[in-house]
Amino acid sequence: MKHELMQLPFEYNSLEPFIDEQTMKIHHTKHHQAYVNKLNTALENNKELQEKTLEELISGINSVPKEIQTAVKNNGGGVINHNFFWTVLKKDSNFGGEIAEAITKKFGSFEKFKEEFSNAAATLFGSGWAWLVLNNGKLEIIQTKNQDSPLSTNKIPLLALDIWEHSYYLKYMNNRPAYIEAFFNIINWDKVDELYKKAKE
Ligand code: MN3
Repeated sequence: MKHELMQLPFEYNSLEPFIDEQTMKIHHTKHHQAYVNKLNTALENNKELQEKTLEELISGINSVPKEIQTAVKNNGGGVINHNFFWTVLKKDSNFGGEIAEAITKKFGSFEKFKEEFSNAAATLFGSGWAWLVLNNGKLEIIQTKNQDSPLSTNKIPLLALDIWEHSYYLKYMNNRPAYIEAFFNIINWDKVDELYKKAKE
């Protein structure tokens, strides 16, 4: 089974002005697509791994044969992280639901959560991701490097922010903090709430 590029759940211009159309188009059709292609190439000679779902591959990354492990981790991670990222983006979604209660309880307030998440995103050195995850039933903000996925360390992703320069450089250039600030206008809280409820089960 070949892995395929997931369709965006919205139009390329849907997140304007926070994320511009051109960035979205290149991000999806070039960067995301490249991870899909390279993942398929990495799995070319392994029939058994071709049958696995992406989630199985990334959760069980340590059992992937050494000679293709890095390629699967980087490119499979690139595919699954972007698949996830697109689903948690939406304009005009309000902070609410059980996740809002849980975040307020854990971090003190939405503002505190925003501060802590933004800090994780701002201080990541190089390329990677900032995440809100459920780790053993507890909410946690973490960073991962490159295309590493929280699934590889048994954490359940609830929210993600891509901090590779390709996700913001056209519009924000070197101003990563402005991109992080903009992100808070396009979080799909309904989706994050749905993921949270499912993760708790
Ligand atoms: Mn990206």
